[in-house]
Amino acid sequence: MTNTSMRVLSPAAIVLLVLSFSILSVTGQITHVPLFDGENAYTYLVDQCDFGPRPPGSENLSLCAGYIAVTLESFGWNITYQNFTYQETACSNLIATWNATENASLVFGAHYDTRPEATSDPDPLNRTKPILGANDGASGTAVLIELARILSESIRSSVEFVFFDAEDSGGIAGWSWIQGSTYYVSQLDSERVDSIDAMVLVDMVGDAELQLPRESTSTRSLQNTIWSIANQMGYSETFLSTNGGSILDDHRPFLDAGIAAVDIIHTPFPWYWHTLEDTPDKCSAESLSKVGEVLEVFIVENANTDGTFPLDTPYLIYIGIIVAISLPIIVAFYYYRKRY
Ligand code: 1BN
Ligand code: ZN
Repeated sequence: MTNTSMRVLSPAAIVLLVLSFSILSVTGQITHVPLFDGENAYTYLVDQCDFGPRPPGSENLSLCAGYIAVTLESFGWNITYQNFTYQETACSNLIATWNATENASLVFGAHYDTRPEATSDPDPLNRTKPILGANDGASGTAVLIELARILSESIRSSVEFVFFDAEDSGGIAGWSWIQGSTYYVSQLDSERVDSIDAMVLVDMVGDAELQLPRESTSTRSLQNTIWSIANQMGYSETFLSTNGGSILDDHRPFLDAGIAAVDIIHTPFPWYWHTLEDTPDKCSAESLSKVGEVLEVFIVENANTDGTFPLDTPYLIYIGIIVAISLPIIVAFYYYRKRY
């Protein structure tokens, strides 16, 4: 390169460099290459289903809990059984931590129990039989198991995995929904509540035609962060920008405790939801992979940071602000009209 071309090109090159750096920072390019393996996750899904239906208090669920515990322990995680009794039934949440003395700032949850009765089955004779829960139960659990395998050890202490029991028996024999997560949150002291930056729930994330609109009670700032990662990874046809409505799910007790929380859930529910047809053939490794990769990047970008996710402002506060601003104006206008 001659001196002249150096003089001509240098300012242009500088402008180009500055431009590309600013574009990079605006688009927030993802540099992490995901390690999450959807085929592995699918194997974990089938393994759970091989125990058969897994309703609370059943032998099958207890064997499945053992399988989850042994698998995560083989990846080096510490497992605690959090036992509780509900409706005279022995239930257990499984909690996986990396460092028992450190508070993890990111909590990931999935329910591992399955519905005791196929209450939505088209055949009335099937409606008292238990479901296999390949999508509704095993899929979220499978994603968490694979995340536990692939996370690098340098970020594991920022993460806690919780496998909830007794989520899916609502409306049967006097049971309510989300009992495992309700119990888990009831056991948190205020210091632990304050130390959790985000709770991410995965539920029904295995369908081969996966669609994930934005669940409407989830914390918007946290949801925006996850959906933005999904968009950047090219998954905007799965992580939809549409409103998925409000779902009563295991993220709810966290929201009620003032913890930012998001529910990643397939809605409208697939046709086989709460029927005997919720079997592994409806699920795919590709769908599990999309969700797992997005969460892997989310963890890499948010572990070891002090970042928090602002809670949503209740609508009543917005209404209060509008009233507080507009009322004096209306009153002033009224008196002005009366006087002149
Ligand atoms: C999610 C999966 N849920 C049940 N199976 C939560 C739920 C509760 C969905 C009530 C609809 C109604
Ligand atoms: Zn269910």
